[in-house]
Amino acid sequence: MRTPVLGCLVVAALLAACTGESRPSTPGPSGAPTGAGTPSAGQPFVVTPVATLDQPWSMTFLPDGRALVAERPGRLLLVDVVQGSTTAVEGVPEVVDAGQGGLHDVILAPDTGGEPTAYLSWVEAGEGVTGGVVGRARLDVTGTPTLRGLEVIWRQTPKTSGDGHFSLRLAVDPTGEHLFVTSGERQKMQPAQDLTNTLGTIVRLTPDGGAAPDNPYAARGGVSAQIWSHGHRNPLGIAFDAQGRLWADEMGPRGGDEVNLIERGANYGWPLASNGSHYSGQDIPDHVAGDGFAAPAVWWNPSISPAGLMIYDGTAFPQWRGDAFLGALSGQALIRVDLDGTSAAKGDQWSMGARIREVEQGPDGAIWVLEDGEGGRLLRLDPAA
Ligand SMILES: [Ca+2]
Ligand SMILES: [Ca+2]
Repeated sequence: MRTPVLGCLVVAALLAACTGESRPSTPGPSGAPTGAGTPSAGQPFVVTPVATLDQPWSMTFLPDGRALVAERPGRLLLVDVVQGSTTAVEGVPEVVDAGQGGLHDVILAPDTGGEPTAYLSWVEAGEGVTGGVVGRARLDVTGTPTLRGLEVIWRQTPKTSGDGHFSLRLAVDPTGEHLFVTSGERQKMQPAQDLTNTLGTIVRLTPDGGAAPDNPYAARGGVSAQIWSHGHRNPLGIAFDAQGRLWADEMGPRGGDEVNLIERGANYGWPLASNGSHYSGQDIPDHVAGDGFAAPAVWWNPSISPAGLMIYDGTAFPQWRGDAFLGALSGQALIRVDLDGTSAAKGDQWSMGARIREVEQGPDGAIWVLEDGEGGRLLRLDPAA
């Protein structure tokens, strides 16, 4: 059921398949795909498939109710979520479409009433190496949807080999003054403890992509000045709660998936502390009080492989206001985490019969999810009657 351990030990080429998002799926109790308009046993929502996509990775809503969906191979789509129709957005950058890399997140800058500003993240090539970047562009949706004036404002440092653990989730804080980017450790592990690079970190940037001046390591200069937190492995979800606290989920190794409350200057321990173990079976010390590392608020063993993260503040599901929702890849589930101030606890885990890449709240409070992979569907979740 889990990744074969020996293969990971002896075949370097399999590393990507053994250490990250491509963990084998573990079907939930029901196993079967969820049909249109009918809740599975125990599901408090009805599921309506709206569109079928190609390896969708992220989505966000426009003020007019349409949505942007990024497909990992490098397409950005404007989606009419009522009709289910999609239109390709022009002006999308060339991306490295390999392994876990491609076009990653898309979000909008806070609405100022004018033409929307979009932030995108993707993987670009160097000479024999790759790295994540963030770009900013104006989004013109008056005619053919088009990104205009796209400029790269941030680069993951350094570029390196391999095609895993880019992360590259984006979030703007409630003040609108800071852009947070999750930057995975590229399956290199130790860089997550090295403050002279941005692998294995969450960075906090100005809207122009520079280091925020009051960051914890600002005095060190260079890319160290960008770092907000470190000791991360592959954080694939990030979201602010209504009180402005930042939460992120990340994939552990063999077990040890985490939801973390992200705090200024904290070290989340990878690869020195994890409630999971290496794929070889070699132990990693668990998080314990006093070890100097921030312990996860919630963790899973065995793995569920957390991806997109959303914190709910709608009215359609009033019982869940303030709670976190994450998509589980190998867990093939939508997971609810009870948030209460700075503490968190496991809530529900609903089998969806597919790897879930992304979770988003719609303008009317419905919950939207994207299935992962080829033929991944956009699903709308409404309260069961
Ligand atoms: Ca999103
Ligand atoms: Ca451990």
